[in-house]
Amino acid sequence: MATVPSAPVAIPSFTGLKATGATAAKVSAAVKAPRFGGIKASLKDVGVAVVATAASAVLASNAMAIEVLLGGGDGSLVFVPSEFSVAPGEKIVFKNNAGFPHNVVFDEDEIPGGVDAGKISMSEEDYLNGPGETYSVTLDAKGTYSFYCAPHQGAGMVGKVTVN
Ligand SMILES: [Cu+2]
Repeated sequence: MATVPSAPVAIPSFTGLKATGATAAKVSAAVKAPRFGGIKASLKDVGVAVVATAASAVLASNAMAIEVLLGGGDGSLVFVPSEFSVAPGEKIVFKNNAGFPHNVVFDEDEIPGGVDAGKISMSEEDYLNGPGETYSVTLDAKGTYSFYCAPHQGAGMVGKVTVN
């Protein structure tokens, strides 16, 4: 019972997972119930127990998010990795590593049709200036997306992510 308040907060991160997609959907459904209030305590307990199990499993396999470094360890102006795949809705965390300022801009001509590049990109004028600063995005539409760092695009700081 004591852990009930923290359970709903964790839910959005655990949806849309590749390996545990079915489980995540069930967990999400089970835990929505307590948020609508008036649910019996026994149901809450069940929901929380399921979430706790799913969360630890996901964290252990690190399947819920991918981290992309901005700038190589040797100071090179690259995304690391520069090409990768994610599941729909999987969180992509771009993290300043070296050679900043950087940013992350999706190429409006090289993303799936119907996706608004502006909604998934940083502004070309916004930068991650400090070490460890992050920009996170989730992509829902399947397909290939090209992105670049505006200040360093000319230097080859470009990348590609496939959502499948
Ligand atoms: Cu850059």
